[in-house]
Amino acid sequence: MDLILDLKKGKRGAIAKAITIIENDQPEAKKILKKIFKETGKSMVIGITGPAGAGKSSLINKTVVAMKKLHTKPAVLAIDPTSHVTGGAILGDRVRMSESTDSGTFIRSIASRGATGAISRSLRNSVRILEYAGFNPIIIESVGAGQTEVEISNIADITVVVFNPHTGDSIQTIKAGLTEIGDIYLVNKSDLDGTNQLFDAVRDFIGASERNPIILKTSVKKNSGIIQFAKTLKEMMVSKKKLKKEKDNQRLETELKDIVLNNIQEKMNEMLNSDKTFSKYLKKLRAKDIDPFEAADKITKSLVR
Ligand SMILES: Nc1nc2c(ncn2[C@@H]2O[C@H](COP(=O)(O)OP(=O)(O)OP(=O)(O)O)[C@@H](O)[C@H]2O)c(=O)[nH]1
Ligand SMILES: [Mg+2]
Repeated sequence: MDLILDLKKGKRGAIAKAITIIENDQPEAKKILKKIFKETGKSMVIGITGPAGAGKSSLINKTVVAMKKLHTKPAVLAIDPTSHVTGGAILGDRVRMSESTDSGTFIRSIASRGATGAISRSLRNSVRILEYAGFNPIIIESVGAGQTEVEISNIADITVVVFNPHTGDSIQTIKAGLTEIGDIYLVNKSDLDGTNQLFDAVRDFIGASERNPIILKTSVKKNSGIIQFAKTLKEMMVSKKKLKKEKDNQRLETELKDIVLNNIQEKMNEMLNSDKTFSKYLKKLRAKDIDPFEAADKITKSLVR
């Protein structure tokens, strides 16, 4: 496949095309995965999460430039929760990330609609495409609202949580689950009032924990703290390698189970549609001769022994 050759060369068009194939779950996606799989699993995945408007995209924009100067080759995937509503956020990210695009980093917004399982599947495989194309690290931006931030820390080897002093509910957000996941906490927009209070609050609330996460102040506007952030990430890319291996082993087990269960569900669905026992008990159920639980038990027993 020419596509695979072009991927290996890191050609943008090929990467974009491959990710589209992965996202749309075409049979072609399986063929691509088969060809590239052996050479995946080497890049560090950095998840950047935090409340909407915390400055994640702006930060990533600057940080990838700094990371390139540190001789890494970052790529960015932005999970876009609003893309199916307006499409505006994608454009926003493109504009805000224009600087890093110019410097040769691959950037792509990926849709977040659909079942969470499907999102992590396409996300995981998009990461593999980028690894095969030679990128390292792979940075994933996701808004920390609801379940996404937990998911991101499942995929990421390094998790960064971004706060800023203008979200009045910051401490609430800190408490709402984000305390457990960060390797690095950023108080961004440090050019604004309230930075020190927020920094202290984050430190008091999180810094004393056993994990001992790193807390930094950054300002995209003033261009401060970015280089230190990039350096910290680069160091973690080395220090977290062993842990990544362990996590990857666990993730592969989960992934395999997911796929097997999915396959079984699909097969079973087909089988049930033409299963005699199923139609027999369905009839009884409709006639109220049996309750749904008992009917299901009888069908299940006839299928799985
Ligand atoms: N004053 C100040 N404004 C900033 C800073 N960083 C980002 N902003 C502004 O904050 C707004 C939101 O920035 P984004 O980078 O889009 O934030 P985001 O977290 O990616 O937002 P979503 O993707 O919508 O969740 C933009 O208007 C930025 O210009 C900063 O360090 N200081
Ligand atoms: Mg953004």
